[in-house]
Amino acid sequence: MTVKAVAVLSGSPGVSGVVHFYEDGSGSTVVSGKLSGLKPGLHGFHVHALGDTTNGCMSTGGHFNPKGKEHGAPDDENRHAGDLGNVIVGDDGVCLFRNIILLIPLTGTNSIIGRAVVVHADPDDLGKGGHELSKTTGNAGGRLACGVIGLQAAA
Ligand SMILES: [Cu+2]
Ligand SMILES: [Zn+2]
Repeated sequence: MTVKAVAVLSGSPGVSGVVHFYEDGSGSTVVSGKLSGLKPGLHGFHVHALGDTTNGCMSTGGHFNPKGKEHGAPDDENRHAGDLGNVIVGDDGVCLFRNIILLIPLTGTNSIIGRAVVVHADPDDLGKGGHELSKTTGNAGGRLACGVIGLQAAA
């Protein structure tokens, strides 16, 4: 059975987006969506641990990391489960993407339902930038927009 979820992102003025998740039963999750109002280039993109937006994106906690790993790239062995890498924004400020990601199930103990997806101001260095923040956040800068991941009708 397919499980679907969606997050509607908001935050900085002019930045918006919708991110879809579905579990295809193979153990990975398809993450797709559209973001708008971002500056062209790479932007760090993560699942953060908390679905708490009482203080905007600041209260969504750190990267979802149930296994206590270091920050990395989505295809690294040693990575936070919530490390989704970067999204690539075109000259029109819009980004359309579709990625297949391990470790972010929509069911079970380490489900990401009720957590938040966050897009950042700067590129995520995927843990390899040599900055003091590389191994925790990828030095991806401010939190531009976020949305809580909620269940959607399976259709
Ligand atoms: Cu983040
Ligand atoms: Zn991380």
